[in-house]
Amino acid sequence: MRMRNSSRSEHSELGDAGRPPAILVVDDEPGVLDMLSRALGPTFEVTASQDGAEAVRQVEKGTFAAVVSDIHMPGMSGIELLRAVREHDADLPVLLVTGQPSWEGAAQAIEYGVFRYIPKPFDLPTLRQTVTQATQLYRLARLKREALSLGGIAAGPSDRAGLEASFERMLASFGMAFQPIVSLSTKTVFGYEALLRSSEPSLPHPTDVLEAAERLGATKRLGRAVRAFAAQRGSQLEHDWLLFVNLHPSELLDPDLTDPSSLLMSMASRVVLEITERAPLSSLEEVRERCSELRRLGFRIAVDDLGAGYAGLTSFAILDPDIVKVDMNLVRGIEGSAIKRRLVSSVLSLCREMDMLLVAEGVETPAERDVLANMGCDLFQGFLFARPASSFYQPAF
Ligand code: G
Ligand code: MN
Repeated sequence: MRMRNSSRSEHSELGDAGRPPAILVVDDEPGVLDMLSRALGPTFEVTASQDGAEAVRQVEKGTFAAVVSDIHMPGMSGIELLRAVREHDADLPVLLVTGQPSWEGAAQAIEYGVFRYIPKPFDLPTLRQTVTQATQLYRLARLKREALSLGGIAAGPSDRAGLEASFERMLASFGMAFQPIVSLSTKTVFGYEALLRSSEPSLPHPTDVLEAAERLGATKRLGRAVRAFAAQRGSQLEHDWLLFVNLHPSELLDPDLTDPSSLLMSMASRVVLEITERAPLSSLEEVRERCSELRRLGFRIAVDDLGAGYAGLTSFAILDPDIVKVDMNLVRGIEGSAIKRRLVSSVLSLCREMDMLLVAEGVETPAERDVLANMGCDLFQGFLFARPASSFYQPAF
């Protein structure tokens, strides 16, 4: 059931000068709903709704500057409504009113980005003031987002519910790009690194996605989705090309990685698992054992981003890698840096001694390639050879 106290169709959610901002009031008790609508009516353009699902449909119209809702309602609760609102709008302020306040309820509401958690009874002038403030801040948030997008920066979601919604959209729509790793001596492709590509505007870069997954405790879920995608495409690889897949260190212990029914497992001998040096390894002994198991199953292991993250030799001792990928920090401008040359040259001879292959990442110029090649480096990855692409592009030499 829906009650309106006036036509709202010509109103903007920003509450243009002379027009009251449009708000949505949700309560399952008709008496309370009526009371709230009347109390807020003169100040705001009120749309009243008696249940959460109906309220969500209203919010989707995108005309409101704030939502005031009861928490305890049959069907959809106020918290669920809040989450649904976040899927639609990262900023829209939601004020939750409750007759049964609790710390747990408040904590949950805050986590999902409630604007105010209001225990009953409350006085109406204060509520009116709070809703006014909410609509003003909403206007500000919209302007900020607009300003950021003008500067080419997508404003990330600011609360958990918004982040969850962004993350779900990303999971439903992400793709992967493949960048060749080439052998200069044989002038052939050695393998392809599978790289996550997000089309979700609020999580544009793989690092944003990873950060979001970490904040949401969803790295395992992300890892599974990425591995399934990479395996699906990687199963189309021709010749003896290898598939390089990035793994967050925490994914190493995921049982799914060695599930015999997984596609990636079935092609283990053609897969290189890249473990970044940017994140610390936890439960070292467990990781060490797991790596030997993975290697027994046919996987190869690479240390990724060497020179970009944690110093020391821990990752080598624990992972016992087959391949080392030198970060582009060390590659960039190596022809002009004696320090970088000495460093990479030492890593190269160490790799030879330890029977590991070295990949130079992020090679962009012929000068970088030539200096590295003269040191004895053979495997290269970088824009100079090929950018990541949706298909398995073979560069010409
Ligand atoms: O951390 P990792 O090495 O997995 O990151 C690879 C990232 O580096 C990818 O996002 C890829 O697009 C990017 N990349 C690959 N080659 C180059 C390059 O030559 N220059 C730069 N700047 N980035 C590169
Ligand atoms: Mn990588």
